[in-house]
Amino acid sequence: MDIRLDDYANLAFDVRDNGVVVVTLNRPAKRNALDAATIDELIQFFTFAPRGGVRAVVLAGEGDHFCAGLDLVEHWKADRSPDEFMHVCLRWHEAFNKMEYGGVPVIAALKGAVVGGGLELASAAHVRVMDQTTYFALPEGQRGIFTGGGATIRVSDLIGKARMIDMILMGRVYQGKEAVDLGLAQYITEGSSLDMALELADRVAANLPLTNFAICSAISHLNNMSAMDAAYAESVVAGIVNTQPAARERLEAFASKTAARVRPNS
Ligand code: 1HE
Repeated sequence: MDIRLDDYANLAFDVRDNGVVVVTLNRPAKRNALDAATIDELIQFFTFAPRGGVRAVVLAGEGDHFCAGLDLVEHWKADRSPDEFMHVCLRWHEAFNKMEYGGVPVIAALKGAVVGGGLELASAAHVRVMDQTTYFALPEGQRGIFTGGGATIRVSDLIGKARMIDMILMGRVYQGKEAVDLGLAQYITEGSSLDMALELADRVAANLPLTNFAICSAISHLNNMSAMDAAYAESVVAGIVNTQPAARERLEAFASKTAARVRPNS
């Protein structure tokens, strides 16, 4: 896997034997705030990942916090014009859309602050794992700004429009089991979210890549369509995925009773 590590300053990588890549936001002194350079690097990596043999991504943050959102200091210093900031936001969307629609499973390992643009970033992952330190907020309302990295879409999708509006209006913080119950994360652990995310990524990396591609690209596209068009497009995707030669071995194992059966949790 040729990630060309020299090209990156703000992301760090750990490439595992099974094709799982741990991508770590690496500006802990700035609580992994997202400056323009980090967004460029996310675009670069998530452009590479679907064609680079990456089987799953674990997205993590160095230090105590996953991500403090937009680099407010860079933004303040740059004193951007409206069209300059529109283009900043468009770059964020490019990065996050490549994550959500790229077809490579992305599992976010969350800890500490997952706030503002940090929550927008986490929302573009397919699976979110939190630990006991993780907390979610949209402080934009209090900062005198607005979301620009997709919270109106993805955070609304996760928790509903009314809760998203309440979060940004009030600066409300969610954490612990309540955050899972609301849908901000799918998993919570007493231990390290990175360890749990790695376990999940290993499991996902054992799926067939074309199946993962459909799960981590087609579902998002299908959700943007009318029910009628989605049913049609789902059939086309299933036509391709469900007849892939690589699936025959797994189907045969089921037919010959050597494959594991689905059982309830013990
Ligand atoms: C930052 C940022 C940042 C920290 N931009 N530099 N996001 C926010 O409103 C969150 C703002 N950050 C915080 O509330 C806190 O920093 C944290 C809760 C994340 C962490 O607190 P703490 O006590 O561990 O750290 P700290 O002392 O506040 O910050 C440490 C350093 O990180 C400090 O820099 P230093 O050079 O003075 O050491 C901070 O300035 C720096 N830092 N967060 C820049 N966000 C496309 S629109 C998206 C809209 C948004 O994302 S709004 C942003 C929401």
